[in-house]
Amino acid sequence: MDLRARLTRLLGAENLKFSAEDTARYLTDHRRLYTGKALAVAMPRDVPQVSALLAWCNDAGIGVVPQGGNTGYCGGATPDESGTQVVLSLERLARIRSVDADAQTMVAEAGCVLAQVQGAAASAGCLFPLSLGSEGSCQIGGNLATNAGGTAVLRYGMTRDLTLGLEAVLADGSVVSNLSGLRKDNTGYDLTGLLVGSEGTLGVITAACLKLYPQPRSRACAWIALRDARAAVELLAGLRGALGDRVTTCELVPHVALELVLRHIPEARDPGLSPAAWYLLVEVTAVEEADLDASLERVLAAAAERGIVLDAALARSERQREDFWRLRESVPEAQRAAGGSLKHDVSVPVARVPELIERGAAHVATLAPEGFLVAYGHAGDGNLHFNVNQRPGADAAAFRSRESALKRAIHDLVAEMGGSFSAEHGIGRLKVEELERYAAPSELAAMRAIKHALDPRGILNPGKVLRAARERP
Ligand code: FAD
Ligand code: 2HG
Ligand code: ZN
Repeated sequence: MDLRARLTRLLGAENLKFSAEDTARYLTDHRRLYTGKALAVAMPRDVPQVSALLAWCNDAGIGVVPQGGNTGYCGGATPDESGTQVVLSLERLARIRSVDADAQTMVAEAGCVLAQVQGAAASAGCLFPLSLGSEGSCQIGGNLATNAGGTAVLRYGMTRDLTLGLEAVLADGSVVSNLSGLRKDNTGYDLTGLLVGSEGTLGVITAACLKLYPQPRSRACAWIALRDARAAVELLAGLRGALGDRVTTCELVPHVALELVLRHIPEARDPGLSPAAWYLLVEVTAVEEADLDASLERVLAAAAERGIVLDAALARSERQREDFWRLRESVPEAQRAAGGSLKHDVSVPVARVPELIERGAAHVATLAPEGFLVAYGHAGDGNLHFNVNQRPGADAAAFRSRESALKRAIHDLVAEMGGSFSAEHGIGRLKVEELERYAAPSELAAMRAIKHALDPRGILNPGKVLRAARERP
């Protein structure tokens, strides 16, 4: 019996897709960097089916590529070109199993779309604070597997910080489950912490117990024109000094990105501030009733007196707030509409963000003259998307040919500055060689030992995060 027939006997034809037409959307990543082939796309309906599939693949030595919403930036959810791997889509495991408003916890299955998780929390009067531009299509399983960041990390942390426990299926089909929601539990190694961020290479996450928070009752949001990039760091310090961890969001947007958004996103509205090279989107929130507009205005007025802030607009309605957020959240789409971009998802200590911009911009000018810098993002976390777009009319092939030299210069720069070449998007397939280059040998050896212990036959997302010894030069 051939492999597809055996898979059909195992899972049932209704839980498998084989045809080119049915599988196409699972075989290319969001950025269209990779297109693979697959033996099948499996869509199990419950945990026993995931377990049976993994046990079978482990016995047969078949690679399994877990896939959530397929919005990842590093090709981690795309199978290779061999046609021998099974894509394991979690989309049918999409139940909110429970919400406990008193304990402030929720148990959600991996295939729940992030917006669904946020909505279930809101229906119970709670907040699940993870928030990304892709929240309408990424899945909580994918967020956990990539340890996603987003726009509220400053206040609430990354996905790992929002996770109390996991249910996951290991390579041999065994199930580990810790969905108790305990806030204190020091029994042995932290398997949850290890599986979060492992990008499908150590286990398949089927459900998670997530932390919920009280919903904010007060909120203030501002779009701020800055003196320069250094002013972002100074203003953030002032905001935190005055408002503490009420400061929830601090996102940096350069003028060049605002222009791209206004040109390519029909719904975008110009906030109408005096032009500046850099803007900040700031949001502050509080659980209690508070006049946060007044608090924010005071900090901004003091910053304006010191010349840090050139101009600012406070959102006076929910609609205006949405308009400000759209300007920030639409930057990736606008960049895409403007043509190819060379992306670097990097982080440095927050205080060194301006230095990163200055020194990185000099590399762009010399190493990618066909491009222009669009560096934006989570400045409050020290994380910039140090992206470079092709100049209109520049030669596309010449621009693309700059990719590897520019990547080396930017990644070397962040390494020298004590930063990371992958702040929030992970390693996937795209950055495997970067990990080999920048991780300490002792760390790599420990990671490989963990991989071998949990997945001795190497069936879980082969070639992602770490390469097998036989594939290394
Ligand atoms: P996928 O792309 O399907 O998979 C990502 C990785 O996780 C793959 O390695 C896959 O094998 C693995 N995986 C998926 N599900 C499971 C599972 N159940 N068990 C084990 N492994 C699994 N990312 C950020 O961090 N911050 C941002 O602000 C942000 N903004 C974005 C904005 C836009 C417009 C877009 C398109 C993407 C953005 N991303 C951001 C990137 C992406 O949305 C995140 O990485 C997200 O967490 C991926 O979730 P997904 O469900 O799409 O995962
Ligand atoms: C964001 O913060 C995402 O908008 C996407 O992480 C970043 O497109 C990018 O480079
Ligand atoms: Zn981001």
